[in-house]
Amino acid sequence: MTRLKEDWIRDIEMGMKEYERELVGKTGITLLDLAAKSNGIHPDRIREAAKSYKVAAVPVKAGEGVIGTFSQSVAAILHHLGFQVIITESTDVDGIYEAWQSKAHCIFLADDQRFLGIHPSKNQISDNNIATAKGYITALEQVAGSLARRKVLVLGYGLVGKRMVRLLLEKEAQPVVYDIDPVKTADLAPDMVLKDRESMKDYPLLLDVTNQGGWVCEEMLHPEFWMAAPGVPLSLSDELYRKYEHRVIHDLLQIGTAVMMGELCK
Ligand code: 2YC
Repeated sequence: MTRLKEDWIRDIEMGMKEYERELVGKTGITLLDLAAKSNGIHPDRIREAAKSYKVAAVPVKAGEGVIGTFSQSVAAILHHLGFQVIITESTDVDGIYEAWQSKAHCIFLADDQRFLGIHPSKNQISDNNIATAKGYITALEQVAGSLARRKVLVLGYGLVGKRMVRLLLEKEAQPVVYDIDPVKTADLAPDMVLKDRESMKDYPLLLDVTNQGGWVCEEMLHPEFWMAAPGVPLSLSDELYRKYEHRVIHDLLQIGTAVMMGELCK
């Protein structure tokens, strides 16, 4: 997944209420409901856990370093679900130790390669790539109905795209994959590969996990399309996103982080 930038995520904390209103407006369910549905559990499981779990967000300096407001944004999303969340003063391994000293049940932390939620006493770990794939497919089902026996176009065949294809096949959907690099899709059966992106317009159900930004034009969109797009930056231009925002589910951290927490509540 694309490395986030501070100026992309700095408004997440202040914008959680507006974010939720928009999500409910599009999908009919809250972020907590989506986190539960994505994990096949009742929302009350998350509400109950929120009463007792203490969560620590641990900033990580390793590699390219801390992203301004990343830990604060993760904490705000988990707090929005009802959890008590601290952000450790210390970072990296010392931050994990501080989380343990604070008797945190769950730890959320990310380096340049991996964003994890860990619940040591339950021997559970949640990977943002998997949680993002589950959460966005669930969101697409919320707006488009069951995906079984329906073609779903997955744009971008990286870690999350691959996980999405697996989940779609488990749901008996018919995933078709487009990637700008044909080598990425070389091992897929020919009928699962979209060769030219212009024929995107034949697919009303889109899962967009690309990271090019602004490459989709209006002619490439089916008149009745729905797009669930964890990809960053968004493949629609700002103008096209403004025009079709009501048909696009997209955020930078919220759905993935919430579904990670739902996984740790299973
Ligand atoms: O602030 C910190 O602790 C940084 N070490 C966080 C680095 C996150 C890098 N990963 C990303 O920006 C995205 C996330 C949405 C998850 C996957 N890639």
